[in-house]
Amino acid sequence: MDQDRHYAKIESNRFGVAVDHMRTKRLTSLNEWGWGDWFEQRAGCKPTESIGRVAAVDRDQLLLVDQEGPFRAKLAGSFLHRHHRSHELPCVGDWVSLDKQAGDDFGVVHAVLERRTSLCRKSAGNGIEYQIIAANLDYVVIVQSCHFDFNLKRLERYLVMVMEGGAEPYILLTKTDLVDPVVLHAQLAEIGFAGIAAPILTVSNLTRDGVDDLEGLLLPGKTYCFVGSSGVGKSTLINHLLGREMLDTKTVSRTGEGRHTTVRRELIRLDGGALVIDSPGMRELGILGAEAGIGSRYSDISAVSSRCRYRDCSHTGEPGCAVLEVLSSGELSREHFENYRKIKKESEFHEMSHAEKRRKDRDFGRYIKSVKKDLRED
Ligand SMILES: Nc1nc2c(ncn2[C@@H]2O[C@H](COP(=O)(O)OP(=O)(O)OP(=O)(O)O)[C@@H](O)[C@H]2O)c(=O)[nH]1
Ligand SMILES: [Mg+2]
Ligand SMILES: [Zn+2]
Repeated sequence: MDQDRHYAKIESNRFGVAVDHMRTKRLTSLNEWGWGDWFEQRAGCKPTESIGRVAAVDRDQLLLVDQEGPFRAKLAGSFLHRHHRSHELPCVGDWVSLDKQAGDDFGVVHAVLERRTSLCRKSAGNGIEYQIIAANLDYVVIVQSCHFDFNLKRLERYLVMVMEGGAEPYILLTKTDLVDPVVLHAQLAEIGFAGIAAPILTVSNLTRDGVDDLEGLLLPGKTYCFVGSSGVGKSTLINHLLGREMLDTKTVSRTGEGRHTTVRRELIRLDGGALVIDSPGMRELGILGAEAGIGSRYSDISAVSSRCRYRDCSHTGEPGCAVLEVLSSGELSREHFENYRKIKKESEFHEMSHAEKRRKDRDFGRYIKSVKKDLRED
């Protein structure tokens, strides 16, 4: 099919995402979309199947990319039949195997390939489910604005979930033009005092201070997911990196009060070869099953707690508690410990609720099956 008609079809699709950047240059290999040995070794695809990466998701439709450019795809019926839980469905950044004949408008996806890393959270609201924000990320850029938005506790929560998912964190403070340098320095110091080792960058999207530094860090073929509250300047910054106004940004208020300009996650390739994911602002980042992430973020506390007398010490007054000892000697900051305790409690509580819900779902499933069987036998 001729290239222009192919793209014209995509343009009129319902994704509403910026696909024009994908046609600027034809790529030679999937590696330019982030593919590599790790995936190659695990893919196990049939020779007739091709591979694509998810650039955007709209309910049951996917926008995929491969070396030929962007195209649409849907999930095979058999896939939908076998996979019901939200984290089993493809999300932005996933690699999928699919059937696509030359000239087809639509690919049919059969499987989501194993994720090397991911960023997930507890689904928003009362539900206790894992929600994958994006997959196969090399870096997650945690964005906070130093103007009103800066919050160390929230930063800690993001760090835990990033570490849990296996990507490397970057911290990025935006809107430096709106605060006094003294305020910015105090925030940087606060991050430092908390023992956070992740690299920190600062930018102003207005003066473009710091944008070149960030650009210089972005590596071709690596995937960077930008996350943070609404209005902190994620899309504005990605537009700067792209060198054109491609993503919608909030235009009315310079300080960005207001809600959710970006409505869906989207994978974009910069001219320099780095892959960036823009995402809608998040109001909350619920922690669920993040034992490993907590262990890495609070490795100092884990190290001390290995010296507690009891293995399951809750550090609340047991005899021989090493954590309480270093707390009282002042070696360990009480605030740091309190953050750790709260995040751990939340993670464990949600994990328990999640397990309970799964058990109930299973029991209910069995009950329905037995009722159906009874009805058939009558
Ligand atoms: N003064 C100043 N304004 C900025 C800066 N970065 C972004 N803004 C403004 O803040 C507003 C929000 O920016 P967006 O890029 O839409 O924010 P976002 O993080 O993508 O927001 P969501 O898509 O809702 O998650 C816009 O009006 C931007 O012009 C900055 O560094 N300084
Ligand atoms: Mg945005
Ligand atoms: Zn203890």
